[in-house]
Amino acid sequence: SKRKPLVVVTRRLPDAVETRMRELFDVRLNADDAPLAADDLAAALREADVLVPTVTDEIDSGLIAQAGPNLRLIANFGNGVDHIDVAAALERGITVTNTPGVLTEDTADMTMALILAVARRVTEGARIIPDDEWTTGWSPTWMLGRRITGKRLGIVGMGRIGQALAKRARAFGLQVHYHNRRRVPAAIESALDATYWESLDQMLARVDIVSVNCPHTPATYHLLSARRLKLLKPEAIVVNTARGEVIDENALARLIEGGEVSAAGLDVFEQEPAVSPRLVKLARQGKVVLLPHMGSATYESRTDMGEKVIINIKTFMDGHRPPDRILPSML
Ligand code: 8YV
Repeated sequence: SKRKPLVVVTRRLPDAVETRMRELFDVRLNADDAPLAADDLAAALREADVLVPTVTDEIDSGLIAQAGPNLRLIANFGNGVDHIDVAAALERGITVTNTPGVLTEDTADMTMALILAVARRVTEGARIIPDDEWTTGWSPTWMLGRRITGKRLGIVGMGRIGQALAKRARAFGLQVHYHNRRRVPAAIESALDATYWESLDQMLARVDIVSVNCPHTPATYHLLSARRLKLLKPEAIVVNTARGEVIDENALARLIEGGEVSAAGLDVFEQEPAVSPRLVKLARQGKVVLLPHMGSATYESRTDMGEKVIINIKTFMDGHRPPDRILPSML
């Protein structure tokens, strides 16, 4: 029988996923569950038939140039592939796959959670009782937030997650607006009751909440620049469950400090796990809610993502096209 492919997995995955992988492949796991050091990542690329990286592995063109002759597939555990130089991989004949579709609902839920947390000051309020600060009792003017019903939500990137967010937003009585490279098909647009803005600038000036739901690509880097963030209403809320790089994080912090933008809920950052000290300070003041990249962090999503990785590897090894190939047109 054929030799099992050597699959190097850079992080621990849910038990069920690791078990299934061991049945199918010759698996080498990083037992530490800490990000691999650059040297170890380079060694993995040299030896593996298949590499399964995560968002914490920076696989640049230099690393890809050192890949061994056996490396034919990078099966990413996750949707975003901006941490991989996919063009360099494709040039070397290395296929790259991701895990779309299975984390859509959970990520949209977390986006709603951030919108509600920021607008209604949930995390700020949740600290008061354990910190023994609820001393004077209830007051009509204490802990006031903002109503979200009837407000305008602007979704930047109307893909799977953007559409799942739009559904939830409608149920909360939000008016849905969106900007996307392409207008979505009319049937989807009308089912979501969503208003398309070809001009991101014009949309930003009109919405009360803006949510980033697009991938990070060269075209979306700092899409929400200082100039664009200044177009927002001063009471606007910014949320991001996509990639930190899509927002100029320092500009956002400065504008919140100066009262030009009201608040933010962020699950992703430009230099993870480092977070701008200004944002951390704003979080201590209750003006922003910061989460450590938890959008897809459910048992269900992470298990399904692992299943997708397995299907992509298996299909590829059986000599077929894996379902979730990254094509140059997606970059
Ligand atoms: C993961 C994500 O936590 O899928 C993505 O793009 O950011 C998250 O689902 C992470 O990427 C896993 O590698």
